[in-house]
Amino acid sequence: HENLRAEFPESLFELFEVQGLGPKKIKAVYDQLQVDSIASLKEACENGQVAKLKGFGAKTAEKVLGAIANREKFADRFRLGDVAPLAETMLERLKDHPKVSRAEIAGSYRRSKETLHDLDFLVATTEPAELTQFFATLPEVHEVIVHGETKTSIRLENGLQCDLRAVSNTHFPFALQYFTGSKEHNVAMRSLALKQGLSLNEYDFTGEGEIPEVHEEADIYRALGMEFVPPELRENRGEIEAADEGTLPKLVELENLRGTFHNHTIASDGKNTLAEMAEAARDHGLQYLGIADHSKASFQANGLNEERLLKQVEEIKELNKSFDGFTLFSGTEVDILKDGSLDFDDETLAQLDYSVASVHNAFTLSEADMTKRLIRAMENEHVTMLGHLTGRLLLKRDPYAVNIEKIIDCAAETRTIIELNCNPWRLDMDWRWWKRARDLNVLTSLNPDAHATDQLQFLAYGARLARKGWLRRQDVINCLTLEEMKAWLALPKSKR
Ligand code: DGT
Ligand code: CA
Ligand code: CA
Ligand code: ZN
Repeated sequence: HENLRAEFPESLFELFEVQGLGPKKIKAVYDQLQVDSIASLKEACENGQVAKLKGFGAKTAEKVLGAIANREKFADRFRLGDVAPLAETMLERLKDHPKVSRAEIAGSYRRSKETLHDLDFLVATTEPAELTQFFATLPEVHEVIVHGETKTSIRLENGLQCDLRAVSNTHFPFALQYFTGSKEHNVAMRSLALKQGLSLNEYDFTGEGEIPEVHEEADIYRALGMEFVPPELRENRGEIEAADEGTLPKLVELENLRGTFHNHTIASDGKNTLAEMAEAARDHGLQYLGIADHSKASFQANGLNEERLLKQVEEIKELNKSFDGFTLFSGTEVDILKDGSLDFDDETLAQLDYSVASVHNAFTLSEADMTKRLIRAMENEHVTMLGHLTGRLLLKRDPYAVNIEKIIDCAAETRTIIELNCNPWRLDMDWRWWKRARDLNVLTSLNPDAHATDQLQFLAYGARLARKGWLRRQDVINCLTLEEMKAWLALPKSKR
């Protein structure tokens, strides 16, 4: 393997990271155009050489250029879900250090942003130099970027930068508040403090008058006459005013969830059986699990036809007899076809407990046509919820064009739920829209879109993003208990 690899320039392997470029095409550009890096590929696309190659054409060249641009745009960001397990392991190591009294990850991670640029670790310690040294030698460290007495930056194998700041116990609450950000939230906080004669920075309060005592981060908000602002809300999108007035929402918590919808099994493209998925859901402490395998138009995912679907409904009925205090709901992830009609007719859908309607093809419709397509689906009495609204894959595929305002309005009118897809690649609908949706009484369902039992854990990411979107328990349908959910599903859409 090493000998073979050595026959090619190292930069050639970058080409495999370009979306839509496989080994055959890479061989073609390498053999015929001596393209051996992303830089030379870009040049060959721009000067028209790639378009002239057999099997390529102008359209392909343009697509490749787009993929290169995307890669550049996303190069320095990471998905929350790709970072979280490592981040928590490193945090545990810091917390376990005998000289550390408090440790947190601040920054965008604490604010539960869907993608992150870097991680901002913070420790309270009497021995900062010992801690920065400890951090620089953690097993996860691939490279030390800068090493200092109170601050150290390292890089992990995957390229993610991690900063550690070591502060005293007294400075810790201020540093935590400051480095949690966002910058915009901090700017607004500082000007609010100034109005009260206090200057706020990453170390302390200063000012002419009496200086409030601060032991915890919450004391900073309290000193300014505000409610504590949960980190997820700190984006200067109205949280400062709400905290000042005492009208912050009580945010939903992962523990509030009683069940969930939109899960796959081996019947379509999942890895586990109905029984295995049910067992995993019960292990998660859930009272119900909605099954939603793909429909026949998603042939690439082994989508079910009517016959297989109805057979699954029977299997679920049988399985449900064996459960006590737990129920599988039979559903489908029914494809929304290009014209907004559904992959199953009403008669078939009527035999299910619920349905998730999703777009899996024809992504390139105009915004107007895509919006019409989704609205037509929502108008169907049997469509309980919309799946992954924009089809985005974070840091990989942009959302398709759709007018989200209109979709939210239509969801409110038709009483269609909009799913919050908890898969860390999707986290779709985007958190920035949820406050608007809930203000119009649109409900959401936190759905893991699990294709295997271990993916039920995605609910934790969804809960973080739901909180970021200002959602409360009452906005999330799967906070209903099993009995409440059965009653709710039995209502016609217009009564929900
Ligand atoms: P990112 O890009 O995902 O790493 O996002 P953040 O928010 O973690 O940004 P980062 O790591 O540059 O900085 C962490 C926090 O430190 C940021 O949210 C607020 C605070 N901060 C950093 N630079 C400034 C600044 O110039 N002014 C103020 N007010 N705060 C700052
Ligand atoms: Ca950061
Ligand atoms: Ca940083
Ligand atoms: Zn789907």
